[in-house]
Amino acid sequence: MKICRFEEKPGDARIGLAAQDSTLLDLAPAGIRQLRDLLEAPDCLGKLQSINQDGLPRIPESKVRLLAPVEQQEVWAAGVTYLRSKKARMEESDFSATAYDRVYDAERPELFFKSLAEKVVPSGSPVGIRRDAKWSVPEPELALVLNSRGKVVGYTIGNDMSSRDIEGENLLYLPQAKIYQGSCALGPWIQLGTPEAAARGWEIRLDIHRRARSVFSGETSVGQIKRSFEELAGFLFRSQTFPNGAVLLTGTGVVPPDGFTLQEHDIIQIEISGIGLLSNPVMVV
Ligand code: DO4
Ligand code: MG
Repeated sequence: MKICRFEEKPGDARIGLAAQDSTLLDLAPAGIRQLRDLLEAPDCLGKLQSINQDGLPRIPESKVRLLAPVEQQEVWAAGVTYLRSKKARMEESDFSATAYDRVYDAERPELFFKSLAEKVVPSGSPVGIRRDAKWSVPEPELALVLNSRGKVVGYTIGNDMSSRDIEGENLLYLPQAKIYQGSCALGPWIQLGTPEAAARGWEIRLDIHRRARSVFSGETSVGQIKRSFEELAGFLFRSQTFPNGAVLLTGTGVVPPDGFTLQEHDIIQIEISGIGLLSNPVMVV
């Protein structure tokens, strides 16, 4: 089952359940007004399945704006979880190359803060490339939706926009390479209740278009992630509480070739087979 945040008019965010024929069922009459009403439930999927759908308003998707699927959740990201990411990072950097090599094999994963909820870019709105960066790329990533107990309750699509020249110059510049205006896009759907084993069969595809022509496409499989979801979530919740839950990006396995950098007005499309499509134009910030 797939849910989303949507609004019919500005400032009236509600939760929708994906239904047939590109329509949404408005969950507000069933008492679900926020994501947390579902995500924090002891049995999230059971709660959704027990709702009588007949009485719920049905709204065509074309009549709503889909919002980013976050309310007060912090967004975090894991890094160097795919072999492809480790290799690309070792090539882009000089003295910090061994750090990537080591973290790939270490017990403790790389985890970094990515975004406040209110800064997350929804599908359809522009993501940013830094004006002081020369080498900017999207990172298409499966994102775990975690409740306050650290349980994976769903999955969404994430774009961990990155400035590779800034990251490669010095590891200590990672926050500047990763956290800036428009650097995190999520959504629009949260897929609920899929077991990890099934999610590991999903494909992640990245397509980049420039003036209506494809300039890059690549894909990977969620199954290539080196660490389990439980392991990543477990480290995030060590010595740390998230009263509103959190979203955790799981790292990238698709890296455009070294000569490629994003340009303003490019369109980035990220598709994950079990979830849907996240699409954003690019803007210089
Ligand atoms: O250490 C740099 C960031 C790694 C990352 O974002 C990824 O592998 O996806
Ligand atoms: Mg990443």
